Parts: sequence; structure tokens; C-alpha cells
Amino acid sequence: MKIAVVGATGMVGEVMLKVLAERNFPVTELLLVASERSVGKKLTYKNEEYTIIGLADTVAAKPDIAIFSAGGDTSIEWAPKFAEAGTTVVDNSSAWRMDPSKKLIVPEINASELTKEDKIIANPNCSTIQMVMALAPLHKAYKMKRVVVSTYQSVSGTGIKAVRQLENEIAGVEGEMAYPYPIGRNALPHCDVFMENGYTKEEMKLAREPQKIFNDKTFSVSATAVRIPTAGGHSESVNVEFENDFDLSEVRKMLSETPGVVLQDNTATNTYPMPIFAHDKDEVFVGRLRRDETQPNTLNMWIVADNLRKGAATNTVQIAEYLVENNLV
Ligand code: A2P
Ligand code: 11C
Repeated sequence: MKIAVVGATGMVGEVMLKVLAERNFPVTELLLVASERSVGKKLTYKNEEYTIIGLADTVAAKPDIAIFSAGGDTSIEWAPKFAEAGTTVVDNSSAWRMDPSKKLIVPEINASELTKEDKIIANPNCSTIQMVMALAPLHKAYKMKRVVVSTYQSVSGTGIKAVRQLENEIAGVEGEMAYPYPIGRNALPHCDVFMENGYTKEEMKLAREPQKIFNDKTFSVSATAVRIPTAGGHSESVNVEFENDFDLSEVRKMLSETPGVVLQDNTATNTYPMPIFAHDKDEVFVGRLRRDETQPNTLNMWIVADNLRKGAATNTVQIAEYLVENNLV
């Protein structure tokens, strides 16, 4: 496969290259792409040096698949040009996620929707992916009615400037601010921009994307997204009410048998998911499972995943793998 990685010099792009190499993706030719500022610079993949090229040259090279993580504006402008040239784009930005003509894919849940005609495929938001990975088997078994989620999100979700802000604050040095306030020793109830309804865009992604992924509008999601001074992954407190009652040991069994999900749930040994464990892993970790004692058919749980891996790079690469394995490119 001739593969292009658009945004190869970015935080997610770097992890995409790592994941492609780790999973031994069938690459016959690799095109590493970034902005004009980076054209000519070198990057290494599997001990070989590659020169960064620009977007126009990449479209002309007609890769089989282009995986994008270069921001929404780049995706809006360039993904259609790649699609027109016959390349299948798997896009990690928020540009196409809610476009009714584009599919929003978490491979373990809905990759079977994909066809050869899908030329621009959207990767969901990181905090959505880890939540739906844990909810999918439970929705199938008990049917979700309402989800209330509060997130505790890593600074790496904002980008390199935010990671540096936290590092500078820890080191006690002045530097550029990615957030309107200090992030060290703080919690900002503010991920992405505020919308007219008082929610942030991140909160609305959590509310809308799951309905599209499950192709089901019969349940609702209410979200509060919070940035905290961690770097290794996003955490989520999830309260889910089902139509039907569940058995907690059955829930544990189901989650422990779900591919891509790891159950870490033993209060006797202080076993529960945390970003320090999830960091650099591809799985979604679930624990603190308990019945909500205030209303029927309701479960509380805690979900953690590396937002740059399953939340972004890994999910994107898994979509590309599915396309190759199923002869869809
Ligand atoms: P560059 O390094 O040349 O700026 P991050 O999400 O970490 O900020 O990374 C964004 C990625 O998207 C980087 O690889 C960046 O390249 C790339 N990028 C940003 N703007 C463009 C653009 N207009 N065209 C192509 N790549 C872009
Ligand atoms: C965050 N979820 O942690 C964001 C990062 O829509 O792809 C990814 C933004 C997106 O702030």
C-alpha cells in the first residue's frame, strides 16, 4: 500500500508513525506530509529517513490511503482533492464527523458499514472513542437510555503548546500559555470552544458522535468536559441508565471479553484505570463498576485511554487496516 501521513510532524502524526510501524502495516511506499514550513525536513520510519513533502505533491502521487491529522481546515480543503484523485482519506479531525455523507468509524463497533465508495472516512473524537468502546457491549445487551459523562482530559489533547505550558509550570519557568489560566494544580471546565448553548464543542462531540456511531438516536448523552494536569490519557466518569436491568458480574464478564477493552476492577487490591497505566497502550481500560443506588438499571464506571493512541492514531490506523484487509481500497 502506498500510504500518506498528513500531519506527520504533529503530536498525533508522530504516534501514527509509531503505530504503523508497531503493527507492521503493509506499507510499500510512505509519503510523509506537513505544512510548507516543514517541507524538506527529515523524519525516520523503521530506521529509514524520509523527506517531508507538501500536500499538492502528495495528491499527485495518488496514494492508496491518506491518514490525516493536520487540523480541520487542512482536512476540509484537501481531503476532497485526495478523494477525487482516488485516494481513500481517513481523517482524524472534526471536519467531517457529523457530515451525513461520511461515516464515523470505531472499527470494533461499526467498520462493517464501510464500502469501496467511502473515500473520506472520519475518526471520532478521542473522548468519544474510549466511551463508546466500553458502552458498545452494554448497549447491545441492555439498551442505553441516557448517559451522563464527566471527563478529566489530558493536556496532550490540546496539543504541544499545552504540553509545554504544563511542563513550564512544573519547572517554574515562564512560557507561552495554551489556556486562559494555569493548568498545573488546576482543573479547567473548558475543553475546546464555548458554543451558543453554553456547552463546549468537546461536550457536544460527546453528545452527538455516539448516536452516529451506534446509528441510534433513542439514547441521549449529557457531558461536562474538564482539562486536568495529566499527560498520559483521558479519564471519564460515566453514569449510564439502561432500559433493561443488568447483572454486575455479567457486565464485568462482558467487558473482560470485549476486544480492545481491559477490565481493571478490583477495589480490594486498589485496581482501577489511571492515565499512568493507560499511557502508550492501545486498549481502553474500564473499572470502578458499581450500581447507581439512586435509580434503577443504572451503572457507574470509570474509563481511561491514551487519547493519542486509541483516541486518535490507533483508531485511524485500525480503520486503514480494515480497508486493506477487506479489499476496500
Ligand atoms: P507543521 O509541523 O509543518 O506545522 P499538531 O496537531 O501537533 O499541531 O500538528 C499539526 C500537524 O499538521 C503538523 O504536522 C503540521 O505541520 C500539520 N499542518 C498544519 N497546518 C498544515 C497545512 N496547512 N498543511 C499541511 N500540514 C499542516
Ligand atoms: C481534546 N478531544 O482532548 C480533544 C482533542 O475533535 O479531534 C481532539 C479534538 C478533535 O481537547
